[in-house]
Amino acid sequence: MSRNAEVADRFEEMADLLEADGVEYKPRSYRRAAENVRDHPRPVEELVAEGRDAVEGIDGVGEALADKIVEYVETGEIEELENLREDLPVDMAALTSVEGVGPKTVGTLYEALGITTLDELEAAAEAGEIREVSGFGEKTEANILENIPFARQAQERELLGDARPVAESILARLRDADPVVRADVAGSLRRWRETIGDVDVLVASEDAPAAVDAFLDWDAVDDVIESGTTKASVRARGMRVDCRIVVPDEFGSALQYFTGSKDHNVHLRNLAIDRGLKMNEYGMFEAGEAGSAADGTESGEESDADDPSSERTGRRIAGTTEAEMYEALDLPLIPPELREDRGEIEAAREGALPDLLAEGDVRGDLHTHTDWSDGTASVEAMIAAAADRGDDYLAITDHATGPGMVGGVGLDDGDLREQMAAVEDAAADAGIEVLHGVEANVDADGGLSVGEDVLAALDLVIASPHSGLGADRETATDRLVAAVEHPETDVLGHPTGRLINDRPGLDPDLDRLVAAAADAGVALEVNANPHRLDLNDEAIRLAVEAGATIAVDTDAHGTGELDFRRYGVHTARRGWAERGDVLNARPADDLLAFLD
Ligand code: DGT
Ligand code: CA
Ligand code: CA
Ligand code: ZN
Repeated sequence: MSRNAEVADRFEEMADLLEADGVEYKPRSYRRAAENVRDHPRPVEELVAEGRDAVEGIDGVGEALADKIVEYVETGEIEELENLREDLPVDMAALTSVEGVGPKTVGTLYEALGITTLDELEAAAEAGEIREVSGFGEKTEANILENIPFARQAQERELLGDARPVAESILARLRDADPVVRADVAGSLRRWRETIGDVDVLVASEDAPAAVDAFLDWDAVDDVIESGTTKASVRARGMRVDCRIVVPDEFGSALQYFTGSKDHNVHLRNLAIDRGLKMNEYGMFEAGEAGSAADGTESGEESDADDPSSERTGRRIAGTTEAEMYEALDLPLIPPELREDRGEIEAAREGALPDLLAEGDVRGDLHTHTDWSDGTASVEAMIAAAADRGDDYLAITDHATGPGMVGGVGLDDGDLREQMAAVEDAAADAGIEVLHGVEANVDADGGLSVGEDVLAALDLVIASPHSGLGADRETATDRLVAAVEHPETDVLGHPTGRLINDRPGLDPDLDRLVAAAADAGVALEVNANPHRLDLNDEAIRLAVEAGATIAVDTDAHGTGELDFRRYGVHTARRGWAERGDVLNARPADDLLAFLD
């Protein structure tokens, strides 16, 4: 997050806390300042370095707010905010996500009943305590109770793996609809972030109202949140889906704008300003004198919100395609996965963007389970499914017994020897290379839960932590580094053991871990299961920068889960991984050489 965004978030939080405290007017000026700081073309740290006048030059920022910006930039804290938080120690974001509950209500309920969390709010409503608070009644209480489950769900961001299929279903329908020229997903989903706030869909059409109708006609729609002539929002399969319609000529600029991220766009917009250009969702314009003709773009009248015509002034030099928008800034098209303002714009400028791994580069899965352990498909069925996909190879890696395995799921050394023969038989006429491996459990000291002789006889050993996932950083790092340094380990499976939205997992010192993996010639897994995505994007980036190898595997427990691969590939792309960084993007011979 940029410093500007950090300051803006803090100002917004202060506005809520002040409002909860019953303070008037001030919250509004904090919110206004937050917006202006967030969108300001220059970083606040630069303004602070330049002096007070520069800081106070931000719209809506007077002396008092300028003090706070300086304080934050210099100390990383705003004392008044710390005090406000202490006075009102509530989970503001969660509580205000309940429909009908604003900051003021939160303040009142904290004063009266000490409510700080959603759970406490629910308990108080269930106990009939809220109706007793002055200004509240039975009806308000019932409303709150009714809206809590919804708020709870909305609090949690959707998993990429749940949101993608929803988006693909609506895209397929839209692309089939007559008024639709083009349809694409935008937002965090197009950037393949691991979690998604809402699904953004963008449509090009000459007949926006008809395109909106096509969207609303989707059978997955449970609830229409809002609808107008150029956009609509619905709830479908438990998530919010926003659809915007633009004229075909503005599709590129709109796609660029709505793909985000916000930080990426703010950075680009500043580059545009430096060149005397203005960029927005309608195109790239020469900034010149306002009021000059906006040729060929008289299609804005049907917009629902503000009149956008003032945004279309100046000669338009790009916007039909996304590539044009970047080209106008002398940049190559930056892949959506990189658009997080993590150095991709600088890299693009220097012609140093990575040549990212592509979905088709991965040649086989190195981490899969069968009905020998907790998988649902037979060895034969998994091999056939991999061959059907056109893969070159597949590794069967069922669970071994050991720490973290419950209910007799894992195979002991005897079972593994027995499976060796079974896999060899199944591989005989498979048509693809089949490797026999194991997913061994990493014990508390970093040892593996399988006998040395069996490990040595297998083609591939994945070492995965399945227990002790609450360990402190140093313990976790020592343990994972020991597992990586075990002479039989080939791949460190789902290194942190996290489950997104569910379990934080280990938080190892990544610099140490990736250096150890690079030294030992052990691959770090990018587990493609959408609940895991482990390693995550930022850890992958550290790994590839350190020269470590990664393996993009699905951990499939059935044939259908082999399709998780794409989530791993795009997560690896978010980690700037190239084909050469990826073990299972190599031909079989190179893979076997690595495993030796
Ligand atoms: P999400 O939905 O929380 O996972 O994240 P996004 O990135 O999909 O964000 P969303 O849905 O709020 O907006 C979609 C994109 O639209 C966002 O990535 C950038 C663009 N956008 C939306 N509002 C603004 C804004 O106020 N300023 C700028 N620069 N861009 C915006
Ligand atoms: Ca979104
Ligand atoms: Ca959205
Ligand atoms: Zn597994």
